[in-house]
Amino acid sequence: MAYYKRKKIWKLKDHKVTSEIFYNTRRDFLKKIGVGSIFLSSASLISRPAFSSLYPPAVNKSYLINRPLTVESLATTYTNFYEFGSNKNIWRRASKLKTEPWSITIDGLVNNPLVIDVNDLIKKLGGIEERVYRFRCVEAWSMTVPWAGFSLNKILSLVEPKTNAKFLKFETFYNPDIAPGQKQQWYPWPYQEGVTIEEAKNELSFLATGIYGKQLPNQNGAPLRLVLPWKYGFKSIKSIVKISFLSERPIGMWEKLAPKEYGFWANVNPNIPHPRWSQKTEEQLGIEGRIPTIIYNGYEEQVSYLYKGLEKKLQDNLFR
Ligand SMILES: Nc1nc2c(c(=O)[nH]1)N[C@H]1C(S)=C(S)[C@@H](COP(=O)(O)O)O[C@H]1N2
Ligand SMILES: [Mo]
Repeated sequence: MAYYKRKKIWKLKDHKVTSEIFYNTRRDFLKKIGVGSIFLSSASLISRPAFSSLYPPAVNKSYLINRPLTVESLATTYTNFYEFGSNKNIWRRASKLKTEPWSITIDGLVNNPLVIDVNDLIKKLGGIEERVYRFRCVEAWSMTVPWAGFSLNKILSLVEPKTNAKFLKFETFYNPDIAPGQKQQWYPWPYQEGVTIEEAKNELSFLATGIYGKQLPNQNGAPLRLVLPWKYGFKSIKSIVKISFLSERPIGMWEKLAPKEYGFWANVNPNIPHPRWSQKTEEQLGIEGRIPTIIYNGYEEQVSYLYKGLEKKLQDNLFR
């Protein structure tokens, strides 16, 4: 993963930081007076038609956190999406991705395998909610954004994993005609990621369909992407076409490329440096100065039970 230069762009004057409290108050106000999410920010004037009635979804108040919300125009333009290259034009290039219709295959060790359109899936699972999560990239920048979507656990209830299913593998689309990065043969495309089934059941594991009260823009992983807020950002795979339940541990794309740098667990941990840089602090998009990085990105209470007894292995960032 090349170091991704995002620095100082937010010093441009149209990128001002708003607080989460302000965001929510303003949103409630807009709702009361009957104005839709389209007026939430200057960058939100183009909204996609299908399923827009789901947006903005109700806020899940359990996940409100005490950190300033990232400016929407930053979170939606300074994106990592190697399928579309590794520069700041990704967000423009990603508009070529056709996200409707979008079929998702759920297969492997489950009682009810499924091939389903993403919109039907959302309907079947009973809709979406909004959660504000911290999000920490392995390259030591972070953001705090309101995701819309549903908990990954709902998928498990739907397909019913068999007892020998121990892992989930996620896969992004593969289409080099529209995603020029996929013409670079040295990457083992398609992008893949995985979690244990226990991690998938954790309340925080989230499949996002939207951000800032609207459908995901392509560059943030439309129409469906994973969000694992206690893990480094590369685990949160975008534009998912397939979820497979497996007995063997899957190997992610970055892990294939550099196993010592991007291991399977990838839990946010300020005490385990990346081989090439420290993880002790982070720079929040749009905010000057660095803040300390928190163990499990501040979600220790929710996730530490998953890793009891694995501390030494995690220290070495090895699976076994
Ligand atoms: N398919 C795919 N998913 C991906 C990536 C990618 O390049 N391709 N980049 C990852 C990385 S490194 C990060 S930090 C996050 C960035 O998410 P964002 O662009 O919505 O902030 O997406 C992750 N998911
Ligand atoms: Mo990242």
